[in-house]
Amino acid sequence: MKRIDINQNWKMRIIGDTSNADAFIPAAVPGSVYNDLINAGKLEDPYWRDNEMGALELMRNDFEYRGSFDVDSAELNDADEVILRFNGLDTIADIWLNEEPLGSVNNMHRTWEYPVKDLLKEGGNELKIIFRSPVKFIEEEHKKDPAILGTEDAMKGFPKIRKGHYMFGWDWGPRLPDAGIWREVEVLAVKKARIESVYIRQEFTDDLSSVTLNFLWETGDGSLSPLVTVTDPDGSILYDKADIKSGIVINDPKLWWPNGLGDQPLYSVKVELIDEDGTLLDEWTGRIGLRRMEMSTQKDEYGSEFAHKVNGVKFFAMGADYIPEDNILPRCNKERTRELLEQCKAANFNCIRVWGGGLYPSDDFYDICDELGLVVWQDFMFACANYRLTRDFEDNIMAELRDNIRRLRHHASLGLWCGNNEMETFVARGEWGARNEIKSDYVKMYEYLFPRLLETEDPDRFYWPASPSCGGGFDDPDSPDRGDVHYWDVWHGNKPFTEYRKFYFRYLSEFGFQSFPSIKTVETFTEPSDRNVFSYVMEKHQRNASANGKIMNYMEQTFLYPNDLDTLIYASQLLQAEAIRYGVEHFRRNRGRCMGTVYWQLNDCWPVASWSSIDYYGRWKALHYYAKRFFAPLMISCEEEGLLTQTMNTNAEPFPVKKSIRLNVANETTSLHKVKALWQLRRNDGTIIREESHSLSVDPLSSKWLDKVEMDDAELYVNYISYQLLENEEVLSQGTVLFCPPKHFKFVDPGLSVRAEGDEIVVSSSAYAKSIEIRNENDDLILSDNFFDLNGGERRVKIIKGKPEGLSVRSVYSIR
Ligand code: BMA
Repeated sequence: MKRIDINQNWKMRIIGDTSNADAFIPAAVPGSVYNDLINAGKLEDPYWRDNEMGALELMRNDFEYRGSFDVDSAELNDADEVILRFNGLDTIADIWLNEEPLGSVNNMHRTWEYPVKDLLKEGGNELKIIFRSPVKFIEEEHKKDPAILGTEDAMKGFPKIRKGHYMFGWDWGPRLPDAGIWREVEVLAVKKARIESVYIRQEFTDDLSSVTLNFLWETGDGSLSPLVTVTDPDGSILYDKADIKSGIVINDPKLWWPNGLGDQPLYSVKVELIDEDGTLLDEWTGRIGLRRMEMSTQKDEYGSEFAHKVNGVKFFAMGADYIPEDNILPRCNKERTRELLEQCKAANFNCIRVWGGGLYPSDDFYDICDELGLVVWQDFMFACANYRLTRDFEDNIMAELRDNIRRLRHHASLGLWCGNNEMETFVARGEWGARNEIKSDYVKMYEYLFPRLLETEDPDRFYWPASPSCGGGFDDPDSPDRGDVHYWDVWHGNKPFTEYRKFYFRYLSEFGFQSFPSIKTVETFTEPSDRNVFSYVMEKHQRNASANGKIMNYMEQTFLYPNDLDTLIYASQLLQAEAIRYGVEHFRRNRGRCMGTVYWQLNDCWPVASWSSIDYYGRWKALHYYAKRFFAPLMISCEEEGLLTQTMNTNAEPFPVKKSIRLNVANETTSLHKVKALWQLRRNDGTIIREESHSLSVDPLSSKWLDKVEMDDAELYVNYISYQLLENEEVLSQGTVLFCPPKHFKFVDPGLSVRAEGDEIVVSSSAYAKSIEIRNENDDLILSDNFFDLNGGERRVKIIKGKPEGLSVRSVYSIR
């Protein structure tokens, strides 16, 4: 089969734009309306200040795309069938080829194919696609059926269109519902038959010493059966054009593991459809990882566990929720996705959740997850909305699911399918007016139709009806004792982050805390006069109601009042990082009962104040460095008792609660580690008052407590605890804790200094310094560590990316 990309010679216009005789402008395919207009100098960047408003208004128009292409007559004549394939159209559109109507489309998540042999001409062919206004479409649909509602953060009617929900606004996203040809367009010249799909099932022996690959395929011509070539990760060919029908056996398979548990060897598979006369008709290639991927929901003394299990090993999930990387989709590319996912690996992630209000990511995303060992929790694209399961809607979404399941099911990293984001719990509570018929549609979709489809399309993969859920049937979807949980009392519920310790969830698939992006990012969307967190423009770039005030409320409980924006941003990032650290350390200490912390959220789709740990421009917030430390395979943490919190403060003095510490070492590796755990009680100048050291061995995949130590001699605002974990004299993990909020701790001036030395940066301090940030004037640096504590002395960190020019440092001492 021959493939011809139709990505040249495209143009577009806004229908009804009479300002200009030839309103057509050059268009990129794949591309989008916003992208084309920006490139043509006809639209200012929608992310600048409040440009979003005008860009949204623009989407009340319809748009015309025209593309011309040639096909070789020999190719045409030779082909039995010619197919025009659209890999992604966004969203409501009508298509014409050479003035003949081809069809209408209504789902950006689907692929669309049309037989065109009879319509194609030998010379120039012309494609015309008219995209209807997505804004008007949802307005009209909403009027027809106003009972269908969803989150108020998005525009009314958004559940009625199969288009990334987030494009209509979210509590971190702008309302920029772009349109256009967002994935490749191609012509397929088919001779006799083509490979329509390949499914590879892995059947392991119990001891994993051998695996049989069973192939299922569709070619549209039953008389031919494909041949398969399998290449070992080392490059040697294991099977060369073998018969696909009987399955093939791989002995001593090189197993694929999540990051941190082992390697990610990938076998290449080529499936070829060869005609009787030896001509190659079509081929499919993919890389697979050999592993047994499961989810354990076994009953236990607390309820039922919820744990990923790969090759028989249950592991603690460490990761974050992924949202689409942009609202202007042509700005996404493989390099950017790779960069983002590599930074997940750099922060010791072993998993990532693709959240249901966005898009099914590109093949590149999964290829990279396969390589990096990131297990993907994949939601289907349904989130925070009620849906009405009409016949048309059902046909549309089932085709969407089939397309995406077939595209993705060979990936080693694909851990599970999940029906939707948060709808079981919302429907159960009658949220957004969910009445009985909505309830019944809910059950049909996520608990009948979807699992039924997976029984044939991907039977070996775990399916979970919703996130959060206990397994379906509105059976206490938010239970802390079974299934996964979204815990939002910290942040949305305004609870202090000490609250995390009251819970022992089985698997947290969402919990989060907001912060502002770095000042450099703020500068990309503001004028100097906007740079105050309560300004109109800063509030436009904060989509969670009055959350800039919420950040300030948490600020009051923790830090001194920061007197300028740059310090405020730094303090907000520390708040976020401390909150999530407080949670994750607690949950890792309780490994076994809890088996996962996936925080909300990894990334941003535009420059905004949000829960992300990496901002829109790829800049690491403090949280991402903290994540690298709290997700470290071997991690020491300290459960302090007697923390004086805001609510107890001042009236409660003299300090009534007994103080103590209890160290814990979490080991998420598969080997036993003989380590040394140390702690010191120190004065604010860093000098040691009292210390202890303990040798211990920590079993694989476990967490181990040390004995509790009373700390009543610790002077409240002046003394603090530092602790380290050592293996062969190397510090693997370390930290400090206070017994009071940092705002009341009597920090002394640490006299910080910083210098670059080769590929290292050296920081020194003369006293205790908390959350030291190394900053750089020009490049954004990525360092081996940052936002760390020092008990005085020197610390060296490696430069991973960027050139140090104009270095400076600050610590909590400078929040004043
Ligand atoms: C959860 C998510 C998102 C949302 C986030 C923060 O509800 O599923 O919908 O952005 O919390 O509020």
